[in-house]
Order: sequence, then C-alpha cells, then structure tokens
Amino acid sequence: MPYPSNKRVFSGIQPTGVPHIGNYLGALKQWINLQKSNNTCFWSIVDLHAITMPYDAGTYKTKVLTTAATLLAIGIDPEKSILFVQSHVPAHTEATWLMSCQTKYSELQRMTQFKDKGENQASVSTGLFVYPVLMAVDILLYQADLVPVGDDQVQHLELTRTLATRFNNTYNHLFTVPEPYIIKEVARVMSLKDPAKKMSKSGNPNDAIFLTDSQDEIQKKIKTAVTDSGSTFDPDNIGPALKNLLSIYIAFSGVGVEETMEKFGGKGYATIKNDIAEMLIEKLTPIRNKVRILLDNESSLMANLQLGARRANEVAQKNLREMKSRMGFTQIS
Ligand code: AQP
Repeated sequence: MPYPSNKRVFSGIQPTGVPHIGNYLGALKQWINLQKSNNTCFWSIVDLHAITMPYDAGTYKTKVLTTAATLLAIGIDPEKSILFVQSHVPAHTEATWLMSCQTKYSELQRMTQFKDKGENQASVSTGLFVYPVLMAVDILLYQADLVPVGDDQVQHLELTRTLATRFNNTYNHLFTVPEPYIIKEVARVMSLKDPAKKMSKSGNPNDAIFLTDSQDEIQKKIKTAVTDSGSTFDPDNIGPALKNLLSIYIAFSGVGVEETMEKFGGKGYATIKNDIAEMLIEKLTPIRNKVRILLDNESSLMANLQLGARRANEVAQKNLREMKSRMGFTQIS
C-alpha cells in the first residue's frame, strides 16, 4: 500500500517507558515511512498525557530522553520531521482549556478508554478524564490532515473531529478536520507472557521486547515466552502464543508468511524461539547502540529537541492566537 504524501501528519508517543517492538511495528515504522513520503510530520513525545496515570517523577526525565533517543535511532530525522516534547510547547495546555469549554461533559463520559482505565472513577485524576481534549488540541494546533492511530484511539479521533467541526461552526472556520490513518494489516503485538494482553511499556518488563534490549535480555525473554500446548509447530493448528511470536518474526525479518510456515513447520518450539531471538538481536542491536551514543551526548540530544520545539511553537502559537482572537479574547502582542 503506498503511503500518502504532501499531507500534514501528527502523532504522539507517551514516554511511559522505553518503546517496544509493538510500538515500533504498530506505529513508529509507519512514522518513518510517512516521513519518507514527503509529508510535513509532527511527532510528539506526549509527556503531558503520560502524567494522567500515576508516574515516577524521579525517572521521568530519563524516560523522555530515552524515548527521544529511540525515535532518532530508528530513523526519525529532526531536519525532515518536527520532533518535539509536548510540554515544550505551552500552547497545548492553554488551548486545552479553551477547547474544554467547548466540550460536553457527557462526551468525555462516553470515552471507552476512560471507562477502562478509570475503573475506580472517584479516585482517578481529572487529567485522565480531560485527556481526549488535550489529544484533540495536539492534533488541531498543527492543522493535521492525517493522524496515524491504533484502533484504540479511533474514538478519541472521532471526538477531535466533532470538536474541530463545532469550533469551526461556532467561531468561523479555523481547524482542519483530521482523518484517522489506520494501518489495518498491522496486528497488535501481544505480551510474551499472556497473548491475550497487548505488549505494553509500563507492564512487566519481561512481557515485552524493548528496542534497547541487550542480546542477553532478548534471548532470555524469547526463551521464557509462553508457547501453546505441544512442543513442535504445526502450521495447520496455530495457537495464540505461537501466532504472536511468528507475527513478530514475519514483521521484523521481512520473510513472507508461507516461507515462514515452511521454515518452522514441524520444528521444535525451542529451535523456533532461538531463530526468532537471533533475528531480533540482529535487527535491534544497531538501534540499541545508536540510543546509547545519543544518550551519552545529552547536549546534542537536547539541541534536537530545542529545534523541534522552536518549529512546533511557531505553528502552534499562531493557531492558538487565531483561536483566541475568534473566541473574542483581547491579546497583547
Ligand atoms: N502492543 C502493541 N502493538 C501494536 N501497536 C502498539 N502500540 C502500543 N502498544 C502496541 C501503538 O504504539 C503507539 C504509541 O503508543 P503510546 O505510548 O502512545 O500508548 P500506548 O498504546 O498506551 O502504548 P503502550 O506501549 O501500551 O504504553 P503503556 O504501557 O504506557 O500503556 C500507539 O499508536 C499505539 O497504538
């Protein structure tokens, strides 16, 4: 499928931990391709979103810098794309207040992600409740045409479209109404220990392969990943655990489905896991090495983030001023 071109694209990643192979296959790989296809891309490390759930302030800076280094290591080019940390652009928080006043309480109550994460609604943060407004503003401030999202974010994007349309109708047309960009053929990468749960940054570290994992960590995690019953692989009877491991192999190695079935058919699980681990080590070691070099030179990493913040601020600030002007605010220059 050819990638769209000449579009304005916005997407974000939460700095809740080191990005893992699920983030890479489900999102970041597409970011690289969208960057290559001549789009104006805004990629944000959404640190304001990641504090909506309990988090550790002591390690937060390291998580943000590691996320930035990982994005650069996989091929986000700070000259081609606008890579920035959300909190470095104050327009996001200011515009969130303005947009919150255009958002109905009942619209936020309907968000399924809030219902899922905020099981105990009396004690979760108000930030988690308002999160979809911040997400809407993230997108609208850059007049994005396209937003690469996973299935779980489609409802939030629908709200973004509703809010953009409502603002445009109330205050005279300002915002581009964005479209979701969903890559259907990319399956969710599931946890190595429980193939019914998705792989995640903030869960048990043994359940995920992080893009910076060492050779030993990759070998150990794949070796201890759950398999289905039996001890040899039968391509005509694939269980969820093997399906997950083989999907990872296929997506990362570029080897076709049929060829993979032939290669592994009748083989023991231990052999298959060994091959998968070897392949991941080969693919991830260069990323791990680049991340290390980038993190060792913090001033140069920060310079990249400064460049991104400057460029993002220019666009966001202009649209925020326009937003306030249409809403009737007085403004000083
Ligand atoms: N397991 C996954 N398989 C495929 N895609 C995934 N994504 C996340 N997990 C998987 C996609 O990665 C992008 C960035 O995710 P995010 O950090 O903004 O939010 P998330 O979905 O909450 O990611 P995690 O890894 O699960 O983090 P935590 O543990 O903090 O919740 C998104 O496009 C997402 O779809």
